[in-house]
Amino acid sequence: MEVNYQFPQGFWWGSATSATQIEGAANEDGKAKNIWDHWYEQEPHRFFDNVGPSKTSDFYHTYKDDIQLMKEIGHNTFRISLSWSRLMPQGELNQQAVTFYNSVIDELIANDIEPFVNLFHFDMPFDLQKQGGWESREVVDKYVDYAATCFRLFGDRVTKWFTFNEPIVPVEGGYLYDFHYPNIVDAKKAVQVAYHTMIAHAKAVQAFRQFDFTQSKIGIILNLTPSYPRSNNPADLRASRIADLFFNRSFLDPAVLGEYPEELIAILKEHGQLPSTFEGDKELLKRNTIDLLGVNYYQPRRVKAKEHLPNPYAPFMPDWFFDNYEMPGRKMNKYRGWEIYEKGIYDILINLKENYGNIASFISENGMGVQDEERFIENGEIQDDYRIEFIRDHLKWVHQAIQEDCNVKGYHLWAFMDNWSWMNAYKNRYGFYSVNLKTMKRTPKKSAHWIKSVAEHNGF
Ligand code: BGP
Repeated sequence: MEVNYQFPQGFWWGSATSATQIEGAANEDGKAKNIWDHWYEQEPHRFFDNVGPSKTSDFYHTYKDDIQLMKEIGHNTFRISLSWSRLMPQGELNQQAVTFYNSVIDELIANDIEPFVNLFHFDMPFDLQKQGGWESREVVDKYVDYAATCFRLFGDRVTKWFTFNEPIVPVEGGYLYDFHYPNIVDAKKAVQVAYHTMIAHAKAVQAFRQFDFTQSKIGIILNLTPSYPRSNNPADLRASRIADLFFNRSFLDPAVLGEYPEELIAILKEHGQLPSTFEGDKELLKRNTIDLLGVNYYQPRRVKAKEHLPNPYAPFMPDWFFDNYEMPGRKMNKYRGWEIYEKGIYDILINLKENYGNIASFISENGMGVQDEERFIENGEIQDDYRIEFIRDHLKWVHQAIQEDCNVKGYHLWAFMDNWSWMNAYKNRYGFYSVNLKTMKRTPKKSAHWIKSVAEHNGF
């Protein structure tokens, strides 16, 4: 096969998942409730087709077979998340959960697949949410205990660690736009939650560095949405810059540079939205920057200047500063309603090179959700040519970024297999493998065969 897009030796090929979305076994072997289990009990109608997180894709029972399927398609790396409420229900270590995660990690390594382990993927233990969740500084300290416990238990074998996946999403969902529990709409709380998440992150990094893990890396996974202004007029440019401050730089800057952007602080100050802080926080952030950044990229953000001034009596919201802009002619994933803009992935990597010291990174999620994918079945397999095209076109831009010396080390698809996705449940399918929800049977899609060849040739 002729390879036109050759990737550097040792490039990471793999995929990502998260505990709540794939494990199932929500009430088994001592796992306590997390906010998703609780919210679903309260309001099942808010979940697509009324499907909740109790079973999901059953990885808890099928991981051995699933790992064989990963091996089959050439994965050399794979991301899981650990479930805090499984590992430390009521704060005490659950030995059955330790056994489970040990077996998953060992099984991956035995199959030459390096485990990437994320500590928090939207799944706050419900008990701790009752104590204030990320609004509470005590919960921050509990998270740090949990993180240190994980490093102690698994750090001898796991060498890629992540403190959080997309920490902005619980902020937006839980405290601004009502799509995650606790469904509060309050920007001041949102800012506090965002801030505490980054303090928790920095403290976890600090705890990690107290171990003797010289070969290991710790980082964070951020969903970066490059912000593109409608035009070059100053009002559009300003709107786009502020959206970037709120949605990207509020996490990217403290994680990589160890400090918040001054302009963001000035805006929050002007509107009385600064979070409460502790003495020493600044130094904590400064000292505990990351080694490795996971970049989740799905779609860009198109922004224009606000057309109507916000009501001065309405509570503060980030949306005071910009409107979203539906650019005519943009390419859409018509099945999910998200824009497809492949070059965005390159723009992110160039930005990391130019403004963030070319921090080591990898694409930790990218993918294409499709509703009712069964309609594309032929000869027993989903013919997802659209997904192959999607991945290939993004990879071309990753390749281009590598030619320009961006420090990007791998590509993980969201997701390994179809899985439960929060309020959307099983609406949008993302996997290399489809999952039959009645039988839980996994079947490779056409993209699974394609990625196998990509991994084998280290390119395409
Ligand atoms: C990312 C999350 C994943 C997953 C994915 C797809 O933001 O990290 O957990 O949910 O989005 O989302 P959806 O199913 O809503 O299309």
